[in-house]
Amino acid sequence: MVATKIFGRGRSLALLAALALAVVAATLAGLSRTGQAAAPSSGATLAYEAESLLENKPATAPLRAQGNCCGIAWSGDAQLFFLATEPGDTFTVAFDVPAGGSYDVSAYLTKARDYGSYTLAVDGKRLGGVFDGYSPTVTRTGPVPLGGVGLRKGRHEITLTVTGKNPAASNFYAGLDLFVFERSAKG
Ligand SMILES: [Ca+2]
Repeated sequence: MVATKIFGRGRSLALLAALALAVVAATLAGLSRTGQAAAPSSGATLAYEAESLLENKPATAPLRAQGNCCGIAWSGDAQLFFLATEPGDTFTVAFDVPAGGSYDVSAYLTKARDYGSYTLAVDGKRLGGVFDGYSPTVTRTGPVPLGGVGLRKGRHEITLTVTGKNPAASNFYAGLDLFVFERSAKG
């Protein structure tokens, strides 16, 4: 009798534990889907995962997609990682615009202790100021506003150029997660 009761309780506890694990797993899966979903482009807003932009000119340093790491879940599960080693290192990637107009541009960027400082340009026109990628820990910025740009329908280019680094930074790397082009009211 006693043995049966204990066995029964044990089974109940095991069942509860299994249910709890299932709930945790389902919750994590939900969070994971939310955090990793690629940003959709819709209507007047165009979103481009940086890691999926088309490499169309030789980069002066290795350039590759980097999957989630270091406690960060990037949009689309990845960022574009540029392993620059000195000021002047640069790369240019291309993206296609489905409808011409005036757009406000913002970028979701990554900071880390080995990231340098750089500028971004669209079709050769610099947007925003110098971005200091240094942070003692790996962090994902919110949207960094880069200003406005007029774009015709068709292919355009984004160029990153390393300008230097924070004195505390140990290298000149750069990490870019997502670009957002939002059609401005005047466009
Ligand atoms: Ca991304």
